[in-house]
Amino acid sequence: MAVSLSRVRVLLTLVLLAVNVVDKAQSIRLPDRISVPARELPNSQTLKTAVFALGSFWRSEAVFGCLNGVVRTTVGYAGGSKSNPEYRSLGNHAESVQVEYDPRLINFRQLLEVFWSSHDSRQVFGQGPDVGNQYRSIIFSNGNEESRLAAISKEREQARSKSGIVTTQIQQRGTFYPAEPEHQKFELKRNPFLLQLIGNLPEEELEGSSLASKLNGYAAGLCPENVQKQIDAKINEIVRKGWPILREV
Ligand code: MHO
Repeated sequence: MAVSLSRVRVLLTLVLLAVNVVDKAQSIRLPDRISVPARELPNSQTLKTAVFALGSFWRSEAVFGCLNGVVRTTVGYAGGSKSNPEYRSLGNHAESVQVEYDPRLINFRQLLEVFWSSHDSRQVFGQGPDVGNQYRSIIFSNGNEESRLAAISKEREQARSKSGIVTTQIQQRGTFYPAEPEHQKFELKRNPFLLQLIGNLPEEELEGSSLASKLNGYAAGLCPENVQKQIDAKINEIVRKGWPILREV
């Protein structure tokens, strides 16, 4: 049983990797061996990290998790001064998402575009239905170049429409405090079927999993449209074919 479950997990991981790899291809072909070209497996030294605040971090994580080149997402608290914040006592921090990405596949400028198009930066003291300082809009920059890119993008956003002032702050990045486990991959956890499809990963694996980040975006319906459709198709195929059943041993 244990063997067959882990096989299913490996297979599903490959299936979703294949979805990624064949982004623009007509048909989905399963890789015929259990290894991925080295370039698909960035080591942590080649990865970069960005942090954004744009409202409820459940949604923020889902917005970034599905992008091609994003390897891992984590929700947490940033932008305030309180040490070791918690959800019920986060002090002056903002709900944030940390995005680990492969700079060969996506860059900070593109992440900024997603940031601006995924929330209302003109809303004061809240985001959507959520009211409060913890939902404010912030771009955390890591160095002068990122501050410069952030400032240019903010000016562009302001110029796009004169109605309302863009409230987004640009701050030098400080400590990012990861949030409690129950807030990680929240949208995916709302969907027991998807959780089961990836093999009911234990919490630590779920938090580090690229597949889980992607499916978290999918569960929220926030993947780019083509990715959303590809995952839909893959899941429908799995559902149609059914699960393999062990008949005898
Ligand atoms: N509107 C959300 C806010 C959650 S959040 C992570 C809710 O359902 O409570 O701050």
